[in-house]
Amino acid sequence: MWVEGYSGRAREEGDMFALVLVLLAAAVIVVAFGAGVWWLRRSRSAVVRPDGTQEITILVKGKYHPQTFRARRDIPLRINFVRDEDEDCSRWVIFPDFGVERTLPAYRTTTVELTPDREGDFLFTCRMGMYHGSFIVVPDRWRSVAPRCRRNR
Ligand SMILES: [Cu+2]
Repeated sequence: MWVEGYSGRAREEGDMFALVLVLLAAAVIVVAFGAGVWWLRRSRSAVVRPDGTQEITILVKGKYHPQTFRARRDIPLRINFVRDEDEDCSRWVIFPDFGVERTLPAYRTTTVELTPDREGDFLFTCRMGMYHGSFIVVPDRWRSVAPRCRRNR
């Protein structure tokens, strides 16, 4: 049997401490998860640059890394393919929806430029279709909120 008084209080405090620890651990997990999601999203989105283009770098080695990325509509897109191999397969990259086909020299970086003028999911592949990637074109949020600000600058 427990004697009320000091030991009871100590036990309550111990419980509180354990509860605080559990809550802290939960908070840490939530924050880490959020940061992970943010990081993944950021690394898989074309980044808008001060010169008004958006850019992403894709490593070509066994496949495309990343295989999927997000881009904004109506902003010229620069895709830097870093081809770190000489597999025959990845010698060409094709964007069928945009009529773009480019050769990627081995162990070089080749920039493909296109402007995604519509929203949706678009594929890009090697010539034989063994390597494939895709990009999701989303509306440019800033431009849709303040269309004039941006255009008349
Ligand atoms: Cu191929």
